[in-house]
Amino acid sequence: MDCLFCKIVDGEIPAEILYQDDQVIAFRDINPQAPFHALVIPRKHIATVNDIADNDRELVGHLVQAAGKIAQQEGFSEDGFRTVLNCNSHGGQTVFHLHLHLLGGKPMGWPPY
Ligand code: DGP
Repeated sequence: MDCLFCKIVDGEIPAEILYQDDQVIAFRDINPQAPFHALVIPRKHIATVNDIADNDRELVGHLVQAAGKIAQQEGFSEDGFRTVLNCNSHGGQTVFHLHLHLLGGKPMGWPPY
């Protein structure tokens, strides 16, 4: 399968890894939209939010919890941060391997457009 983020998981494409465990890895986004911008991804290939199966629920919970741990590790959990899952074209998804954006380090506006 020709998936960019699977290649990062496999170490075939370099990335600045910020966190990893047996289920997920997190690395700095190549095109940061905030002072801190990382992507937290499952090691398992899941293309979009639409493809999350019932037996992925624990994994997705783990993914979100990992984002919280990274925010704490980076020192902005108290100020707050944003997590985003883009899905398909209206969501602005460009890489079809599930990834949770973790953005922090500044106040962010809402709505996001
Ligand atoms: P999305 O639009 O939600 O699919 O976000 C994809 C993100 O992936 C986007 O913010 C840029 C990031 N990205 C794309 N290619 C690479 C890459 O090769 N390395 C890293 N670190 N990030 C990438």
